[in-house]
Amino acid sequence: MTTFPIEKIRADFPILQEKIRNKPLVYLDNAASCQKPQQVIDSIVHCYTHEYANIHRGVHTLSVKATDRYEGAREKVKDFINAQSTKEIIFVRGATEAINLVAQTYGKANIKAGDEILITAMEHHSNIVPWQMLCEETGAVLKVAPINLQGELIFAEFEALISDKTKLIAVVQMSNALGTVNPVDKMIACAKAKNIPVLLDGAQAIPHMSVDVQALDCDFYVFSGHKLYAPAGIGVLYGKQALLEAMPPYQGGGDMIRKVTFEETEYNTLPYKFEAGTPSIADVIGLGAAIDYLNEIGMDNVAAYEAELLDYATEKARKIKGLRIIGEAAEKGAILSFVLDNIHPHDIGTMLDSLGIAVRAGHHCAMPVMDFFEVPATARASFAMYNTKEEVDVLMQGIKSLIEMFG
Ligand code: 7TS
Repeated sequence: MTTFPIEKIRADFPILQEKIRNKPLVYLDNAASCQKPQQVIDSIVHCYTHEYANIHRGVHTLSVKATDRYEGAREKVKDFINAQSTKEIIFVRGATEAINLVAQTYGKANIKAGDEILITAMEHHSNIVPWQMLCEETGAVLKVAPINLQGELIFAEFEALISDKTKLIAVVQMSNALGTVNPVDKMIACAKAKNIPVLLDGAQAIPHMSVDVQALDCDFYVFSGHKLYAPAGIGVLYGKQALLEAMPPYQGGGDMIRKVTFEETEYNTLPYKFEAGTPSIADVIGLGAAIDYLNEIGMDNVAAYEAELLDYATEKARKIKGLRIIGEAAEKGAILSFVLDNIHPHDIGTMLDSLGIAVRAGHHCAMPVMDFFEVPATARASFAMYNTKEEVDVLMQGIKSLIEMFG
């Protein structure tokens, strides 16, 4: 941990210098959205100050510059997740839009009445509802692989739910409510044995570990920029080229066409076929800057640092009487969900805020997970690479003072 450049990293994130209620900000709501380094902020300012115009359509200098930056960011994303080609990188608004895109294009073209879509019991609503909508439209059936009390997938049950009827498996790589990291290698191997395509929801995983879509052999991979130190409003759908080629377009409009007459439209090639309309140009460029930033630190270093931070926090939390951790999987990312005896999670959130500590309290858009653990909500501290053990101490002290006050 000593070699991790934590002080330099913290200095790169201007918002970490803010005071909240006269206390130094302790930002532990990174799973909802994380903060941005100066390098990302600068890239956006630079774009709007010097290089902004619409892309792909102008011959003028600014349009060419903006297009180069935008397509340069696509190249960076491709390398970051080790896709084979930039044709496989579709810019969307976020993980939510990416999943809806797959459901409405791949899903409608390939899934019919009686087919099954398999998810897990720990999905975020955005990896449940689009499939429910598709099932409603097509008559397909949604199957849910259960979890155990540690918050781990029950692998044998997952395997047993895969049948000849299964036409798509859509699973979260790392749970936002529990922190569980799923054994996606093994899950994908099971799916591949039966030729079933797999979509991985990488919204939480990608800020915490290195991702190689070719090694994973997933068919689709989705994530949002705003959880990856990049701007909000931008995200990525990765899809294997052959699958994307065969899929009908999602939205119609400018940029996604090659030729339009009133009689018919010829669609553009990949990746543009799925990028109708003017995208969030500066934000894509910001995503490229965030990837440059992360590459400099190294995702394996981020993962190692955060693992130590989570271990430290978990050990401290376990010593607090009246605190119950929700989600104790053996394989976990840097998320600590918890409840306290006799104190509602919303009160925990409000009280911690008065100490300058930002955590999220609620169902975390994973209501079925709350139902399974029989809690209305949890308080969730979610860590990023800029958090420190000292901040964990402040959190634990805050929780103890809360318990004393309410006890
Ligand atoms: N999938 C997972 C696993 C998520 O955690 C989230 C957002 C999404 C998908 C959707 O991402 P979006 O960027 O399209 O909204 N999770 C959370 C959260 O835990 N708190 O706020 C948003």
